[in-house]
Amino acid sequence: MTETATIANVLGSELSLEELWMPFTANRAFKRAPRLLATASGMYYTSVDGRRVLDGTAGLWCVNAGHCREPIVRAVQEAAATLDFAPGFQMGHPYSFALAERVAEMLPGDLDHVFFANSGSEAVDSALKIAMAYFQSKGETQRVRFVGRLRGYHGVGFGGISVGGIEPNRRAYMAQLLPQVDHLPHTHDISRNAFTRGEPTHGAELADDLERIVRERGADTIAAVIVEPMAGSTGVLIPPKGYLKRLRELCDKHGILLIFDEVITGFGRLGTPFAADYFGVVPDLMTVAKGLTNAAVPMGAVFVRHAIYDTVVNATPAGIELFHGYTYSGHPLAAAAGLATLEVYETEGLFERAASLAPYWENALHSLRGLPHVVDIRNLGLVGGIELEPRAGAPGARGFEVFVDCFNRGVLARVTGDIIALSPPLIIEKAQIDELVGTIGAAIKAVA
Ligand code: PXG
Repeated sequence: MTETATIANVLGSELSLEELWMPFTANRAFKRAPRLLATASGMYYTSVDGRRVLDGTAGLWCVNAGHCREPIVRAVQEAAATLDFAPGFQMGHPYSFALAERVAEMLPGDLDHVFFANSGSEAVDSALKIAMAYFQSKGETQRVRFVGRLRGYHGVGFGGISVGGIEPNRRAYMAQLLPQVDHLPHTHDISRNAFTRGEPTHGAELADDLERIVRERGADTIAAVIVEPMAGSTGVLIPPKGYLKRLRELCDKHGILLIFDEVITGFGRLGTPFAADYFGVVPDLMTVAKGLTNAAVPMGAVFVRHAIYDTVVNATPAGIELFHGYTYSGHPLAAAAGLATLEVYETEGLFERAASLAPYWENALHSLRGLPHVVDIRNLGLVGGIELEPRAGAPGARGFEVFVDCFNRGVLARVTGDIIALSPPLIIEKAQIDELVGTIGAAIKAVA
């Protein structure tokens, strides 16, 4: 039986879409007009009705090496047949140690320890806990506050939505969020920075708002600042020149840990291993997921500076040092996928490839300037954001229609409100960049 035939059987006329409660989806609307993907290979998905769909979003910012890559598939298959699972508490297995060692070699500065989770959300919760554990171990037990940023996305755990700055994600849970959290202003300002290529010129001073929070709360109550170096989910918000350096300096000045959430920017998205490398700013903790395993098996991780690990581990004379962990931390299949993924990135030079394609990508994206309702275009590495003016009285409608129109034309884009976010696999060819951008332009014109 061919693969397509198998899929066809699964999706026979009796397939019910009712029982699955889909995440972050307008369930009723989707089930009336579903969009289903059946197979994937390289730069393309195939939809259940057999149409080829160019992947402009690397899945959800995660399939950086392209789909169903043979070395990764093989590694997962081998691991599944060799060690399906092994406990990670007071026990271990070679896969997770090997991946930690391998990934630690890639990290900037003295980030050199790795805590495994299974998603970005879990990585964020783990990082917040590690930050608290660090100050408890140092005897600075009053340092418990976290500072996030408006329009930040750090997943959906209670920690992540507390430090995150997306109103709809917080509203329903507001009554039970972490109590001691403040937010920096976001850095998105198209009145000053519209159509910037790369890092915007204006806004580094927005980092200084941390001084206000320090004045109000006292530096010695703040454990950590968490930011996405480049905010992805809320519409590709590229940090102003000098902003992250300033944030690093202020954190150092006040003894506050700096956490970079690199769930999207990690593993080559900006043409460097991490955004920390791109911006030349090393955080104290870094959260990753997505590209770590090319999304073939779910995995997240926290990368930790040497001194933080040492402080926590050495503060406990005997027994467990950190009361935190997941059944699937360092799962053998995920770790095997991670090892194979890092090998593909390296042997194919995919991060360098992303960097060398970035100028072509930038020009292609900015060629859409002047199309109806396009109020900003921004880019960095292999990320692009195209901001559309919201339709009066119907925010998000124009963006969503462009997304559906693109899909019908054979391109997978991502929209957040009226912002189109693009982040193709790093294996994209120039002709495919043309196809992607050309289709988006056609959809923008058609939707109007
Ligand atoms: N931090 C960041 C910076 C993220 O982008 C998470 C944490 C949470 O990861 P998990 O694995 O728990 O989902 C993310 C996730 C989008 C989109 O369309 C972005 C994410 C997830 C789904 C959709 O922008 N980012």
